[in-house]
Amino acid sequence: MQLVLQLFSCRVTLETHHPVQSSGQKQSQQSSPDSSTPERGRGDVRQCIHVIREVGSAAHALQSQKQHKMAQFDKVSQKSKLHPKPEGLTLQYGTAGFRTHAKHLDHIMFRMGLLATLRSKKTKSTIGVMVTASHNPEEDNGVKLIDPMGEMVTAVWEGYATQLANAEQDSLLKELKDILEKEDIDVSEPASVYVGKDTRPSSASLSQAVLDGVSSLGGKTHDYGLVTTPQLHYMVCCCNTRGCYGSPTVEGYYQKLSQAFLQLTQNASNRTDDQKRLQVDGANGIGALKMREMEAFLRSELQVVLSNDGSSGKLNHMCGADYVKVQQKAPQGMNMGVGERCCSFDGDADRIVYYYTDSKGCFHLLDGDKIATLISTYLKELLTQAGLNLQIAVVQTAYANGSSTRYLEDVMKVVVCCTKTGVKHLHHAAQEYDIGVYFEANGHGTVLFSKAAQKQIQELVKDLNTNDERKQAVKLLESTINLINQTVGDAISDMLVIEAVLAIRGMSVQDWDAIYTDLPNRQLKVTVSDRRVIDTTDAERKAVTPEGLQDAIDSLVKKYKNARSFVRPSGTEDVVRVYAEADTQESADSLAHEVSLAVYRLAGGVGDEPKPLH
Ligand code: NG1
Ligand code: ZN
Repeated sequence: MQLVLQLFSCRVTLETHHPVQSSGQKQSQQSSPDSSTPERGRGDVRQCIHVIREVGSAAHALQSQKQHKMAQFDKVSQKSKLHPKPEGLTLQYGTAGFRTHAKHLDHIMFRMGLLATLRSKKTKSTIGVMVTASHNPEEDNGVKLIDPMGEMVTAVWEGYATQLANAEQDSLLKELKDILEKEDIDVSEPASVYVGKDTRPSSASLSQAVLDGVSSLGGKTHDYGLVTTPQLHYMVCCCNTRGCYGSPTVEGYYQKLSQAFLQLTQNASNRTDDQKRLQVDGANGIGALKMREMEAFLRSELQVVLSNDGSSGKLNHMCGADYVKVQQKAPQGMNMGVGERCCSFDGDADRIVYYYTDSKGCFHLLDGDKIATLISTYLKELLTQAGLNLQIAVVQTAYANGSSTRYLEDVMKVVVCCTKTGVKHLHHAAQEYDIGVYFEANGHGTVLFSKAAQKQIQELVKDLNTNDERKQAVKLLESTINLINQTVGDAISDMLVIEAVLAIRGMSVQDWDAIYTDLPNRQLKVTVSDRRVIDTTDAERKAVTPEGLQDAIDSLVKKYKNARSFVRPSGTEDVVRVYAEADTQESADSLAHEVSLAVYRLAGGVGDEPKPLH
């Protein structure tokens, strides 16, 4: 299409050649009977030959591009037969990409390799493809695409992902061409795709399918093998910023984070070994492996006691951040001392939660809301000390504990905003502020610093006229920026930020926990025949359909004190999620159960009716 236009414009050049000549030239032409004044005529001929040559080479380019395209499509067609789609199977690019039982995913992986290649050609940047199902059971797997700056792929391309994934075998090329056309992609552009995988048994062959997809469209790949999800996001960002964000290697990642951590903890030099000790539950996944690799870089400033390191147990089974958060209890396989600071990663190490048990054996969870509060309080204090007038906001979802929202708004006086579930929504909202701290209650989150905020901080570090207190604060801010993985939630990076903040402020995990008291809460799941019957609004806090459901929830909530409840269809599991909080655990449990029954009855529940928890 582009070349046709080029040819057309060549023709236009030929036809309009004379009219754009000067009037003097016109005169001399008219006065010459054979109009072939030697100079003038030769010039025209030369021009024409030049244009004809251009047209010729453009036609040649068109021809060879056409051939290239055909050869490419032939290759895709051949290779796709090795990764056939089971007829009739449809899957949706959900909250965090595609996620289901690993046995259904081979064709999806190949096709996501194709799509990542197109995205790379379109953006002229490196794109990432991560093979993981995060906190899901070991038998599942999944895939998500990473955009040039390390962020989640855009909504339009999520749509293409679903379109490509669900195309039957014989219409795959048609769908591919449709995307090429809609996005006006030149298939002969080079492409580069970074690929990573978690430790699931299925991940090796599935990531090979991604690599096959990329190479069948002529893209270059860099296979990072076993990496955490946030490590791959970091690599993509490093590559596309030409190293400004860091060096795109696993070692570069360890170096960047550990240097920042060591700089921060220099400000807390009198820490005892006990204070440096941290129990880490690796969820039997990739995070455990990477934590082991990183240990040496931390030079004993953090002394990690690793459990569920993958040497025996099953991934995410009775352990990991999701288990701890949802069950509100310690993982199996960890030997917890009273009051000891502990944390859990999830299966791909992009989430983290902290916890401890008190002398009465009571379990205390410090989730994403507590993490957001700790970090935003620390940053706000530093901004005040540094005399920087930057706006800080905390972004949460409907799952944030009501106590955390109240504390942040009423006591901390920071802006709090609520978005739909899914990090892409939180990330997007956080970009609106100078400093946007975003965390899902489940422990997925990070901090974003705007370019302007980073510039102000860097300039102040260099400012020789700054007094000592300001200088100290601004240096801490600078190291904190370096310690944070701004591309996505990162269990390792978040853990180091939390450890540094606790050290600098001389706080124990108990002091941190005491900042505010969580309202007791409960999360439940209800299976329905089609979860899409539930439509929500107001950042998922209100159900619009099915009719009568929201009214039922409203009247149930009125029965309890300090209560709140909402329901939404999950984007990663075939269930409807129910959340409830109230003044006591019994009330929260009872409200969650009653709301589950309302969902079951009004939204087409399947199987047995939900049973009360007690
Ligand atoms: P769904 O299944 O859509 O609720 C879950 C988490 C999200 C997010 C995604 C991606 C809860 C309640 N939901 O989504 O916050 O982390 O998985 O992993 O924790
Ligand atoms: Zn995860």
